[in-house]
Amino acid sequence: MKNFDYLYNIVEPSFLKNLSIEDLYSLSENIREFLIHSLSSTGGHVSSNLGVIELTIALHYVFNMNEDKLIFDVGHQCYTHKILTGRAKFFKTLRKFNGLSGFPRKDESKYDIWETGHSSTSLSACLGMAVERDFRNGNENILTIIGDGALTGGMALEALNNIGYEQRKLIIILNDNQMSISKNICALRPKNDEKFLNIYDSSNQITNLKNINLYHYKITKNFFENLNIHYTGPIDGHNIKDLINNLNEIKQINRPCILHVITKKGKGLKIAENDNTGSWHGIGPFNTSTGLKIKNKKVNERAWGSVISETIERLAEKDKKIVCITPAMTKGSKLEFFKNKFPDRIFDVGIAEQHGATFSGALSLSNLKPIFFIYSTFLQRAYDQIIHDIARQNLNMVLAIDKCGFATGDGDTHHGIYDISFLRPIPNISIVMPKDQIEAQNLLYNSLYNYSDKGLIAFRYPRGYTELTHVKNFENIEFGTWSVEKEGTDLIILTFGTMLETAHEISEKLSYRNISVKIINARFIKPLDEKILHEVFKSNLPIITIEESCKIGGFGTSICEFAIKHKYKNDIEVFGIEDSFFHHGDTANLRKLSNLDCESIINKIQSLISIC
Ligand SMILES: Cc1ncc(C[n+]2csc(CCOP(=O)(O)OP(=O)(O)O)c2C)c(N)n1
Repeated sequence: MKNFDYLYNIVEPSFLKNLSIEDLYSLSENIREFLIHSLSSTGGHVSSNLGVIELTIALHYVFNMNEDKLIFDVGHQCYTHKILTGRAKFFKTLRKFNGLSGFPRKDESKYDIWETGHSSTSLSACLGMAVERDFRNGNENILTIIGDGALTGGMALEALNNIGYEQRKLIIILNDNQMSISKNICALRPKNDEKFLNIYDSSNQITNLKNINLYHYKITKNFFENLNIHYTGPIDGHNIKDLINNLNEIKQINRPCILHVITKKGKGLKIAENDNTGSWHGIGPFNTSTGLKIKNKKVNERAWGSVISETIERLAEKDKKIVCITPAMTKGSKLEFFKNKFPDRIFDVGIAEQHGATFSGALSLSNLKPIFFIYSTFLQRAYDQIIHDIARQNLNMVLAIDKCGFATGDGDTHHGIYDISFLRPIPNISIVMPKDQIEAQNLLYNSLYNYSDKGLIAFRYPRGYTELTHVKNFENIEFGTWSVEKEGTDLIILTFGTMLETAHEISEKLSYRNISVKIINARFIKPLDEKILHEVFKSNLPIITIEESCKIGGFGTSICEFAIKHKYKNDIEVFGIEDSFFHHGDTANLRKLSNLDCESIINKIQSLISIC
């Protein structure tokens, strides 16, 4: 195995200043080898990071990050920065519980000055820091790396507008690798031109890129210059010498600047370089010699996202009104097959959750059947659109909310634990979560056909894998109804989704202590099944609610509200995620940390159990 001691011994980035250009190139190769080796066992954001090694080295070479400030958009491409700032030795713990984060974290290093995970925030951050610097007459440089994907986000475009107006000195590195996770959907790159951002509007040509077959660009005033932002580029983002020269030049400019660099996502790992579907964007462990991914799921298991997308695909064969909308997550939401089958009925809107939501609402108003696929965490971006445009107008549509629950390796920027609390107060919205793949297929069918006059159906499902057997005939599930999973006489558990498994575990463990537990599948988180709920309370038994979701305003809270409203006095214990941010890690550890595992729940309900 290659010795990476050189990288392990880096303490901070100033050592770069003494290196020659050749040394910088060999450092970049060393880092590339290290990343491929290390990520092959931990997984991580492989292709984005392999693409910015030279760029990150050049930035740390030209600037002094002890004073200057470097911000990463999304933050998933910060691995070389972590290595250059003394964190190579922690890479074996990348994205693991108590290990190195895959994103910038202020509590990890003083060189991580802005935390991210969600896209398109960096330009606003950059401008805020520039204004503060100017207030105190400071002179540090403020820089950001933003990808061509992140540039499609509304926030980034809003910030560009403001940056052009404010005219503060700051540097934006536009990392154009022509990819978001999958191919980037961006009108700056015309549909028939899959090359680089076409941001010029008249003649002249440049040919300063040797290794890249660059389209001939027309230079006078371009998109950015029209916003009053100085533009330089495009340059080869793997040519360290060119990068250094250009960075030194724009460092002198006293107004907002953009340096447009062209990079290759996955550079140095052929299989990742050739990937244009996004398979190598964020992945688990892989084999360094074959480049193939090491799968740890069982043979007949499918991603939860596939259960949903394949059911939609099946229904869409018979129903031409079904259309799918995704904010740059075709790959993540398992919509590739749908895209191949119905290319005209899927809309990748770019990293634009707000627009995607309102656009879906308008499709529904126009009598189509839109399904807006979105991860729980990114739905946060579309809150006003859900209230103002969709719910208020009582539009009927399905929100397919993926990755509900802890986000494991991605951590607190990505946990899907707030959607219940923020959707629950809004009228004209129902929230459902199936317990298994069969119930998922039936509930989805019902959402599209039997509940199609019920406004917005927020259809939650978790990350991870499950079996998938296509149901022959879809079954009707009456709107707003729960089901009794198991009868019991001492204690009642109300829960839904994947936490039903934990409920069964608790029930089994308590059965050894002669405590009999009734389990109810509360698949409708809103509206509550009031008929069952009255029976539950009238039993006078103690009740516990369990949700892998934030406790404040969540499902358990709604049960307490019901009890107060109807003056029930049963003992109730609510299990959910406390009012705190939880880092990255595996589900088991994160659940334990938030008292959502079987043992912790049993320990915490000792007093309720002793009543039994
Ligand atoms: C608000 C938001 N929506 C979606 C995502 C999921 N996501 C992570 S990276 C990414 C693509 C980013 O593309 P780009 O900025 O070009 O960076 P690259 O990986 O190509 O370097 C997407 C869509 C996100 N992080 N944040």
